[in-house]
Amino acid sequence: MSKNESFRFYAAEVSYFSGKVRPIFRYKGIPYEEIDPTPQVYRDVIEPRTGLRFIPIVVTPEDQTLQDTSEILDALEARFPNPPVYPTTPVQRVVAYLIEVYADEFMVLPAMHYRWSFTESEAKARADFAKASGNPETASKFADRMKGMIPLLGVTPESGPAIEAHLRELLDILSAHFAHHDFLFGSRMSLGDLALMGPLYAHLYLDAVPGRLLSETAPRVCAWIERMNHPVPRSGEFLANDALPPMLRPLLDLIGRDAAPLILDNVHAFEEWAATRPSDMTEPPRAVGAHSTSLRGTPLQRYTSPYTSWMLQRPLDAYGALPAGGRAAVDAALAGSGLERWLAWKPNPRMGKKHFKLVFAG
Ligand SMILES: N[C@@H](CCC(=O)N[C@@H](CS)C(=O)NCC(=O)O)C(=O)O
Repeated sequence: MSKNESFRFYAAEVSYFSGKVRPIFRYKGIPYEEIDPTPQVYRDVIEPRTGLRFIPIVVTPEDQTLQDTSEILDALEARFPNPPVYPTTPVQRVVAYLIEVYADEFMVLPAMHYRWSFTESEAKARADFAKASGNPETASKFADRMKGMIPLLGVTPESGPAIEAHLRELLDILSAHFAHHDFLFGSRMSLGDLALMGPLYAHLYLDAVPGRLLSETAPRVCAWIERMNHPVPRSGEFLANDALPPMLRPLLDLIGRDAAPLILDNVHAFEEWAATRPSDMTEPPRAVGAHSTSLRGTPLQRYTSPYTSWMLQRPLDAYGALPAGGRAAVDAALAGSGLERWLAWKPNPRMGKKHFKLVFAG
């Protein structure tokens, strides 16, 4: 395979969203090379191609740029459809999309808490950033900015105990699940597994303090992380008959209890803001003020992210595309979990993407 038939993956080991994408290349046997995000790469590749300073990005062999991990995975799944990592049966498919929202939008709380609230984790993360960037000064400024974001996400000394309790419960559920299955829906990785790798691998496994927590209390989760990063290409199956493994129900209950209200508070705050936006505004800013929410009874203030609405449209669209019988099966699987509320949401405004930017889409 010549070099220009490879996909270029601009990414870093300790980057949340890079962790979400890397295993799909390996599982599907897609030729790729991973390129460190040095200051020069930001200046010469990432910024000119996307107008943004986000990693990861993917450049296809035809020189097309893909940005945003959800769109990267969609594009790779469409181009290399067999075997699918997006389940094709209704319940598994919608649950995979719901887990993607949880992993991308809620799991930033434990991921950022365990990286930046502990001196030992912070020191290792700073060293890891410097290695990835090759420029300690730029890396240090980036680390300062990331650390500075944690109060905006709702990560504070007051919310730390609730965030930690959530993570412990998640690890227990996943540990029990991985005693019986290699991946969330059977012996093949899925969109849900990929999304969970962002927080669980790139932050919680690699960072100093949570890394110990995982290896001491959740070895089966560590083994899943290794399986995800070193998959047997194209191996495995999703469970037959659209079955949902038994431990996924407690997982859905956990997401429904802790993440569902927090995410809905964000989208409702955004919608309130959007209702009075200037009529000629085409793109929202990255944050539109702050809103109040709570986690396990602890009040939190978080910045209001318009992007969360775009993410929450994904499971809704997957659900809406199903025939009535498929939607009924999903309704039955989610009944009482609290996640029905995500699928009952009516986006207003709908959000879209144009040239890598979030735009109002109606
Ligand atoms: N929704 C985006 C998020 C990408 C993202 O937040 N990437 C982080 C690294 S894991 C980043 O580059 N952050 C820079 C910043 O927040 O300014 C995706 O899925 O690709």
